[in-house]
Amino acid sequence: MKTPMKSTVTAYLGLGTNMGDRAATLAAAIAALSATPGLKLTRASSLYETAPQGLTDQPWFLNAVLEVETSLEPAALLFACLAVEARFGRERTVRWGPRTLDVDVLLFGDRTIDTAELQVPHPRLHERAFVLVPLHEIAPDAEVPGRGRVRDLLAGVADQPVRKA
Ligand code: PH2
Ligand code: MG
Ligand code: MG
Repeated sequence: MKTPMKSTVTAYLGLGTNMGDRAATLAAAIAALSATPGLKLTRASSLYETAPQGLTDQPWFLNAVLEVETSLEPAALLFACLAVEARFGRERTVRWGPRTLDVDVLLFGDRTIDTAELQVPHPRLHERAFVLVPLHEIAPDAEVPGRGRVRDLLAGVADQPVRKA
């Protein structure tokens, strides 16, 4: 008997770094994520230079957003993201402070998830230009559950400096 195809979901991942060789870290992280079983990279945004948000007294970030097609459950996708962070030497001592690599699950299909480990949509994505601008580049019509379409959220973050790297 044939094994049925596992259904897949379109998810979006946010990547950020502001320590070390940022472009090399992002390239390696994207390659590692692409090689993850159960996950297929379908689109990648440009890289963006972004002013630090939250804790503003730290170096500028390099950010990007990926679209992936995945058969993984949300918790397994998060685990894969955390494994890639760990592999590229994530050190995090200060909340919102400098980091070698942050990989966040931004959207998982049209699902809303609220567990101790994972909140989707990412709770602050709608107020962050460093997420919305690259996300808009690859998925302007994506719907952020409870917040609206990506293209309609952009206007709210126009004051945050973001430019293509
Ligand atoms: N990540 C944060 C806090 N602030 N600012 C920018 N520009 N880019 C980020 O990736 C970022 C941030 C916490 O994850
Ligand atoms: Mg994170
Ligand atoms: Mg983050």
